[in-house]
Amino acid sequence: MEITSDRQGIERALQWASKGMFTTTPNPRVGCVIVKDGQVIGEGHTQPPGQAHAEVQALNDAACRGADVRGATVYVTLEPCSHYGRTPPCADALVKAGVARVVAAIADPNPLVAGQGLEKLRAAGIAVTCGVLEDEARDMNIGFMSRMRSGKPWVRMKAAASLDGKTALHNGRSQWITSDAARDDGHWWRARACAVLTGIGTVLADNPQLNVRAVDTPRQPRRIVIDSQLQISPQARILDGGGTWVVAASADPEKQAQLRERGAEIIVLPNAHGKVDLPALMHELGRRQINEVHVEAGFKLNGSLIREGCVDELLLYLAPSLLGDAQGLFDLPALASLDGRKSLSFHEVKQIGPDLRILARFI
Ligand code: AOF
Ligand code: ZN
Repeated sequence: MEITSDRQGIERALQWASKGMFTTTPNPRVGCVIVKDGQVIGEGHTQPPGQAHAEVQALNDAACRGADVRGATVYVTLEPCSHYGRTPPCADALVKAGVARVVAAIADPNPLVAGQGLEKLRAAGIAVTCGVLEDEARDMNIGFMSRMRSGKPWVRMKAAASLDGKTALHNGRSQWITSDAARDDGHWWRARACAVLTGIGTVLADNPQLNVRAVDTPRQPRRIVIDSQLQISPQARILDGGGTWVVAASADPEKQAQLRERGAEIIVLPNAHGKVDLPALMHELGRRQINEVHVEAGFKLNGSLIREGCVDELLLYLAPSLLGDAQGLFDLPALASLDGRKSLSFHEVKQIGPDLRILARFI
């Protein structure tokens, strides 16, 4: 395929970036395409942490093909790095390779880079363009962007309901409201997240594993349970495999020891009301390099997270059915006036099998 515009080059680089969707965390997923005389001569994407960045992959690919990258144009979905992290700077590698031009979709908000990568390239006489398909590139790494800018992850709350926004009958029966297609799609969103977060209510009611099964991934997201009084059973399936973080407001040492034996870590973060301090938890997750959080919780915790301003986006699956007088999606207080409503904007609406998938962002 011939690349005849910057837009086309970045589009292809974004396709490469998406190949790292499940694996690069806590690093951003980046794609890189090297073009000479309109022909692609090398391409690649970010490898798991500690391994090669996208640019190095693409340069290596060109070398394998025996292509000469001198004078080529490099399309990359994030500004090339300028620092020694786990790997050496990509900007240096591009300078050394003798490329003529670099087109980056967006700058890297990492304070260790933040424009210095582009500056290094310019200083070496390379022509630099930044700002092509910026929205798409930002969405690809929305969690990394959020963590770098605010210190907090991007929190996406998944829920499924009938068309009238009901999740379960008043007798507690919910079963499957949405289709298998929607459930599989939900697993794709789990797989891209750094962590899947739920509450003790869901753990006690459903004993879920909250791992990824419906899509193929070499990395399972970390699981997090909000459990103020540390009620979780050491036998709970969400502890299987170890690595689960249990977040409590207070924690009996003996119970903590039992859970640690199951490979869990207990994080104690109380607020003034004897519950978990949810906003503080988000900062703590950012500190622990969590970029994207995928929430799958029940009515109560969903409501608390929204009320405390901890949610950035809803991922809502709506089935074409009506449940009537039944449990709603989120435990939110009644409003005296519409001024108190939570406003969102629709980011994307798509049909998944028989259901609707709505991505809506809080504004
Ligand atoms: C790039 N290309 O493909 C990615 C970049 O510890 P390191 O060496 O892996 O560096 C991680 C940082 O590099 C990460 O925080 C982000 O700023 C940048 N990611 N940069 O040039 C890539 N994934
Ligand atoms: Zn790099």
